[in-house]
Amino acid sequence: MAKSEDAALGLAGAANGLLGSGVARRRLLLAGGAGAGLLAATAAGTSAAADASTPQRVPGAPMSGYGQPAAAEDSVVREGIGSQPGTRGSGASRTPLQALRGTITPSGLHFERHHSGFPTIDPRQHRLLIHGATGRALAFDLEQLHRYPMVTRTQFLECSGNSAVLLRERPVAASCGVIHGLVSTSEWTGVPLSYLLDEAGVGAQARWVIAEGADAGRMNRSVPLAKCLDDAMVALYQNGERLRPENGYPMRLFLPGFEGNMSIKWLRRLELAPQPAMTRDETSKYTDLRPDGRAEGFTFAMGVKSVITSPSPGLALREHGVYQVTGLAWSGRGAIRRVELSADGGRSWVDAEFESTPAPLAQVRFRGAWRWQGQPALLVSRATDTAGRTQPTRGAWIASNGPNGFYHYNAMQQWQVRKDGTVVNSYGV
Ligand SMILES: Nc1nc2c(c(=O)[nH]1)N[C@H]1C(S)=C(S)[C@@H](COP(=O)(O)O)O[C@H]1N2
Ligand SMILES: [Mo]
Repeated sequence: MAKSEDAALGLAGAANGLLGSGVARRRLLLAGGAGAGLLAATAAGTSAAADASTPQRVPGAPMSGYGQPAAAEDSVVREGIGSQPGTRGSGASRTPLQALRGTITPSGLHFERHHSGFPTIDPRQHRLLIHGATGRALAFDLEQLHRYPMVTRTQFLECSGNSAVLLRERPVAASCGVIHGLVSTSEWTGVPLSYLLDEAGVGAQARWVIAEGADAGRMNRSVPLAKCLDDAMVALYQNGERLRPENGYPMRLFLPGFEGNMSIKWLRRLELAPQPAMTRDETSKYTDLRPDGRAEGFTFAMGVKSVITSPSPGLALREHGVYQVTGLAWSGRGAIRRVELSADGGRSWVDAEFESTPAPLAQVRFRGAWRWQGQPALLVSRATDTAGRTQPTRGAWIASNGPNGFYHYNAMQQWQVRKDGTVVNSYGV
């Protein structure tokens, strides 16, 4: 494209092709130069009908009881599925972030993290017991829970081990979902835990609530009472339908912004106590080993984070032109205030635009237009939250968390775009 055209379209002065926000957003094909999509418009004389898709000649498939994704989308499945040696259900599966747009994770693609598989629970038999330092012990069945007012919130759940594979010395060759897909977003609906604690009565001694699941491993964690009285929820619905079995059916604790392991699935018991229980799941695991050798427990909030979902490994660029660099940003300490993008490994930055509305403890979709003319590029995103925290570099994260750090990895991700349009995971920024 000629220099003057560049200027007219506002493309001049961009950092390795990244366009400032508000630039050439709609007139994408023109800004990008020749592209296959322009054919129909420029081939004068050919009838438009010849280029359109052919309609089906016979009536199509009938209605169905429960809709499924289009058959051609059957490669969009959870990925990075693995369990610990010798176990069947102690493991994880990940959300294929690179295949999705928007912010909601379809329920069937929500990541899974089980410590002992997921149990089969009869919802008619299941009870939630609230006991300990309460006025009275109470047990709620599902019908009773449905008589309380509910709240609905669209927020993320992230495993604190998400992205830790990036601590390896060499960048793993894997998709965005395999690397970062232990985070998902649902519209969660349920009863605020504060209502149920009100019913039971909170004893003067109570400071912690020990939450326990009905799975074989009885996963349990101590949660500060303050969080339980604030925005904790006993979630019953996920994206409008009952929770999926693997995500806690028929009820789970949901603690917005906190590390995923505290959102106890298949919730069966909440015990109010003056102290944390120091359970297996908050001592042997889910503590952060600091550089000085001490283990820090109860590191609840997930850090500010972002990742470019496209372009990303496995999504090669097929032709030169303008692309939308898009991804997700989130923080366990507030809303996302700003996302910046770089196409040169962090040497220069432009502000990304939000494609959805930022909200507290929720994922936001960002994007920025980028013109790729075959030049090698290093795509990076950097998020800042309303608490004023910005993502660190990988080097800075490792320096402050030490060689034994593992949980809460939230450094910037860099994708390298090669001359042939393929994209690979790379370190640098
Ligand atoms: N009862 C129970 N709750 C649990 C777990 C579990 O194994 N058992 N895994 C925890 C972990 S480590 C995470 S990250 C989240 C994962 O929730 P999801 O499987 O719905 O994505 O659930 C948490 N709650
Ligand atoms: Mo987790």
